[in-house]
Amino acid sequence: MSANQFPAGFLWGGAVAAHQLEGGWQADGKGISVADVMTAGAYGVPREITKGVLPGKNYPNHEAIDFYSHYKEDVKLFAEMGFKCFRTSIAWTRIFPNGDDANPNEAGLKFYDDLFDECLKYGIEPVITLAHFEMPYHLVEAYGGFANRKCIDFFVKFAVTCFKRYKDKVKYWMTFNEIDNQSSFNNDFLMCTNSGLLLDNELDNEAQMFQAAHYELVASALAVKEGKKINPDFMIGTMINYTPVYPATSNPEDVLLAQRVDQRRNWFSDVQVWGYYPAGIEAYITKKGFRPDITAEDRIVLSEGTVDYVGFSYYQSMSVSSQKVSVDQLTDPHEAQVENPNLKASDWGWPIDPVGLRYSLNLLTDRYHLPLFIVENGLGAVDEVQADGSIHDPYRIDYLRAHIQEVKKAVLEDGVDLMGYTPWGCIDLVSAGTGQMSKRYGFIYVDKDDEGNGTLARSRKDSFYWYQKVIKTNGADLA
Ligand code: P53
Repeated sequence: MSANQFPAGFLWGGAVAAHQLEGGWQADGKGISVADVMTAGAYGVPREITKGVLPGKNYPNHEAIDFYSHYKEDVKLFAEMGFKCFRTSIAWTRIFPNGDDANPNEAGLKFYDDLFDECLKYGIEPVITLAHFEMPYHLVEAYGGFANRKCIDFFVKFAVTCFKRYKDKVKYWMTFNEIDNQSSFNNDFLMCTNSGLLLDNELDNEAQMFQAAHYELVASALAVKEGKKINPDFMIGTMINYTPVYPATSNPEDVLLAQRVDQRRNWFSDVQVWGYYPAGIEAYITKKGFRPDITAEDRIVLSEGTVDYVGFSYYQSMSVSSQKVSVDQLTDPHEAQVENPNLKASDWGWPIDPVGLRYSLNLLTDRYHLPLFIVENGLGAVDEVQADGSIHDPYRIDYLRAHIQEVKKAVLEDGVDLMGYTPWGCIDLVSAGTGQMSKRYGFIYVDKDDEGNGTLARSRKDSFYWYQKVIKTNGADLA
């Protein structure tokens, strides 16, 4: 190993989620998920969450890029890039179409057997998220999503079914995708995708969030406990959207506020890693007068089902100012946010901050003392296809290079224990936040537009060849 390379066995790869690429929303017995009732939005235009699937609406996840039929071709392209791992999720509704079914759907289980076999054939290790924004819609309608304790059992049954079926094919798991995104408890989209909550203005959104999140944390811990019995070699991680919080100035009020926003965003993984609630969150829940149903037995489960590693997505940092809200008035962390004048933003307004990734890797190492795994990072951008079919995406290469350079310093100089790096949307797919196809992240272009037109043909962007070289040299050559 040269001093300029990543450690041997470093898991280079790419990441996606079932609902954003598979399509086949009703294929082979699949049920309707929360993603199937979300229409297409745009930058600044939220996706509508409809009451069931309504005629005449554009639901981009129904077909997505039809990975369900194209997966062999796509995995072959991942292998050509040299992927060591591939992160995807298992659509809960392929396995339990309604969520509360007595028995799993064999055709759904079979699809993932075939997909994982196809990966393993090329030496690509599957990295699997159990719940990535695709809860069965029936659980939302009939039970109120994770506001209901019964959903713990439904999730654990789903998890155990997957663990048993794929125990010899999958080693790396994550329970809930970006479980901490619910800290934005006034955001309809994030609450529905994460916990199946349809916000009801009669109730306190924040109180509902604490309850739903608690049940998810218990479900996650139970899944970890059960998973370890099924295969002690499993590595089961948390998955958070890590967003480092900066004070807008060196004014101590801003510094204190930044710390508070960080506490309010990051207690989810604290519980999953430490096995107990941090004191600041216990105090806050008490101060607000919330009375979530947290039993003594739950607390034991949390302490027994801690995770093995910290998986996280990194897209951006956030800056906060006490001129917007004081520490003691803070509720929704995003109300404190201000623009950071030091950073440029993507076309979708996401600040670009590679140094923030090195900072995050160091912070998470100090906080958790566990191996880390960057399971999402990337730039959503518009790509243009040239007359000869080529796609030149230097902006994407620049973004990834700058981030990998910082990761390299964290690993080679700062002592961070990093398992791997899987850029988001390694093949173009439906954006979660906007439902657009035009917000592209891929190394592989897919011919489809926001209205759903296109041949679905796949082609290699310039970044495809660049990333292939990065993997081949184990991170030595980033040029
Ligand atoms: P998109 C924000 C909003 C929605 C999902 O996002 C998000 C985030 C990032 O904090 O999370 C992840 O597609 C998510 C993926 C998603 C990706 O970010 O809105 O895990 O499902 O596609 C990128 O550009």
